[in-house]
Amino acid sequence: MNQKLRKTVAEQLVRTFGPGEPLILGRAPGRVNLIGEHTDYNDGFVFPMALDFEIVVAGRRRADRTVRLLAVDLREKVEFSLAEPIVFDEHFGWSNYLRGVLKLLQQSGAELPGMELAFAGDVPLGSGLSSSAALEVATAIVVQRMTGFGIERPALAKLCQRAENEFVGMNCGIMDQFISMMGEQDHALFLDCRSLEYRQIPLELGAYRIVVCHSGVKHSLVESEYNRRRQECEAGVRVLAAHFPEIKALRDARPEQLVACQNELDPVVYRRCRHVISEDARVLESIQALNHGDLVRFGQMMNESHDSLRDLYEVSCSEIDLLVELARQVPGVLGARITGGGFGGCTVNLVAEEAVDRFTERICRLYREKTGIDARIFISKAADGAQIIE
Ligand code: GAF
Repeated sequence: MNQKLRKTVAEQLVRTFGPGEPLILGRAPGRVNLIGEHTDYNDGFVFPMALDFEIVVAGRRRADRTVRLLAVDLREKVEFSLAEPIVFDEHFGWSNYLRGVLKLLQQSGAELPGMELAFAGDVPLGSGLSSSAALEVATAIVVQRMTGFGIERPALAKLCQRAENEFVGMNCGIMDQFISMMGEQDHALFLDCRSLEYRQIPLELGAYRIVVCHSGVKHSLVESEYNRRRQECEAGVRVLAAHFPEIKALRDARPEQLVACQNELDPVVYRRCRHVISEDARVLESIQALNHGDLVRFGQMMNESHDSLRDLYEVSCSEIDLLVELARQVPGVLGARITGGGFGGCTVNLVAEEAVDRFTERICRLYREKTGIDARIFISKAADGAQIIE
């Protein structure tokens, strides 16, 4: 819990916009996905947890129809009127996450007053730990409190995803917004991305810790390749569905059905489908392993997930592969994998507590020697999802 951040955002709003109505403060966390990567937009399963990093949004109503937005860390502000339709801002890219949520709330029937919103956060930017989803979710709960607009939390998470898809133009799945909204302390969240049924699973890791390594790189391919992967999965479903009409998404396909269609599938598409189908199975197996206290098996699933993302889905990169390889050489590491959309960002590792110092020292030293980049290491507990700060 970052009290200083909360105080700064509130103070900066008042300092920038002057006195006004009482403030509403909300926070929403970033996330790390433990396993289940690139499965959410295939109607499959994911298993993320909320992090102790957050975006804080402060907001208050205005008497007129003006909206003023302030990015505290960037020292940038924008203003527009609700008398006009809310439009995309080419210049202040950050404002589109807030604009998108406001627009989708309006479309869903919320009566928006004029308002002032300010935000800042400690989710490392460009790390693949979902700062943008956290910003959308924190904005949504603050504006919901301001307007009294009645909508259940899972539906509000979905609205934030639509803001990102339809307004910002990033075709992401539901995972990031959902975990940021619904996370629970000391639990990871098992989510069925088709039905949005979910279960909070206690993260009973005994003498092990979740350790996140930030590679310090984000390759520019992320968005174009992400959208291409989605199209490749859809192409796979079209071929599979022609033979097995019950297949509506890769979530429905079994490995033997994929093999039966192999000759008709483009080899790249075949590999993408193999990843997704096997990854869904790994999520289910990981949860069983966790329920049985079998962390060794859980770690094996993490390792297999990474290898599949590297070789079949091809969303890793040399820096991330190096972090994974170095991690797996440290005694006491049960699993290491890329987390998030790919092409940089972070790895997630399951590490014995007594090995964490050795792990940190070795990874930082060797990664720096080989790449010239400083890795950043976070030991992470599962945090609560979005909250209004009373
Ligand atoms: C990004 C997306 F935003 C998520 O929806 C998910 O697809 C993830 O990449 C890959 O698992 O974080």
